[in-house]
Amino acid sequence: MPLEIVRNDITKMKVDAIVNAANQTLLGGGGVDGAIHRAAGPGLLAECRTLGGCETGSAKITGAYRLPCKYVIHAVGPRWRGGSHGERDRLISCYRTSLALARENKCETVAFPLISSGIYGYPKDQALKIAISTISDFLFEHEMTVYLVIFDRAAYQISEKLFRDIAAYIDDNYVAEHTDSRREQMRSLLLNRSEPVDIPCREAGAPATSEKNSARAPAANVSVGIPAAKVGAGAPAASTLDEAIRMMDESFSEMLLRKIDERGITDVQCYKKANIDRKLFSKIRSDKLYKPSKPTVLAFAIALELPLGETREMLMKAGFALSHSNKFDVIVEFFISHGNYNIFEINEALFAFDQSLLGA
Ligand code: AR6
Repeated sequence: MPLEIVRNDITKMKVDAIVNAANQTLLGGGGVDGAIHRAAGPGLLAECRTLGGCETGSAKITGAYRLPCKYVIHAVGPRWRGGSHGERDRLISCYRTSLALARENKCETVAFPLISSGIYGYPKDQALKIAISTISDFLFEHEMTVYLVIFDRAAYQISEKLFRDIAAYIDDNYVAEHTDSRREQMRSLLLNRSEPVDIPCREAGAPATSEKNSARAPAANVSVGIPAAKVGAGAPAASTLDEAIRMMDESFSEMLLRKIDERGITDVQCYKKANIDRKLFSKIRSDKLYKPSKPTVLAFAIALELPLGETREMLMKAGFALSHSNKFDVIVEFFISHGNYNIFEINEALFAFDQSLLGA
């Protein structure tokens, strides 16, 4: 997946390059800088001494010595001084310069800490948004896997109001269904028969079931904008019995490709917006019977801005359903029913409620 948000100690990441939140001297310090120098050993400091420091907003690259990666990219983030001293531009520039350096050095995988959000005092929610948007802009143009490493939980906060709204939605749906008698559930099922009925084939499992060919941990995604105007209304109804049967027989892969065509977007726009990598998309495209994981299906449903009925239909093609006995599902349903298709925001909320994140 192009952008993954993980909770980890960056010094343990086995990637091509890790990024250090350094200072202008590049001679080490506290926070993640201290941890990286301690883990890398004295060779790193010796090389850093030869670099002649680095300006705020820029970055320089060194070897990684005893670290399990190949390179360390030392980025100097801005110190927070209230927000009106060019902090934002400098922080963006840090990410851009680091990503450009990683690319020049042929790195395929790079891990970033949340630069400036510790000792330098940048508000964590803003630092996070800048990191995500700058990295996702880059990934729209280039192929690379980028990990955003979140060390402490406080870095990942959703707004109070959103948290309360989702909590209320969970209360109304998830809890209600759990406390309802079976008879009540049957009754409401019958009452709602005009809606497509879920067949909960593979419910109850963790939402982030692994892809048939990927053992990755659940991860987070970022939406990369598709012009909203291109995304239309619901699916066309089948006009004949033949058409209806043909649609029933349609596989997940076929439905996905059909939806992409109907939306008038390109494959690239779709998989980028779903934060699914090109290789996985090619597999899905070339294998009519491809069996995706539930988070992958949902990532595509979000990228295509499918309404709930079509999201359920797409899930069903892959043997899944949205269920009110699964908190993860209720949260995703909350966003879809509110017309919010920003995968990044959905993942922030899932993270805040301790759920697995959307994506492959
Ligand atoms: N792995 C991943 N993230 C970490 C780790 C770790 N091992 N340790 C801390 N973080 P900071 P800054 C997170 O203070 O704000 C140094 O003295 C941490 O929770 O390391 O850019 C430099 O020399 C926070 O979210 O960097 C500079 O003088 C993020 O990393 C100054 O600090 C960045 O926190 C730079 O301050």
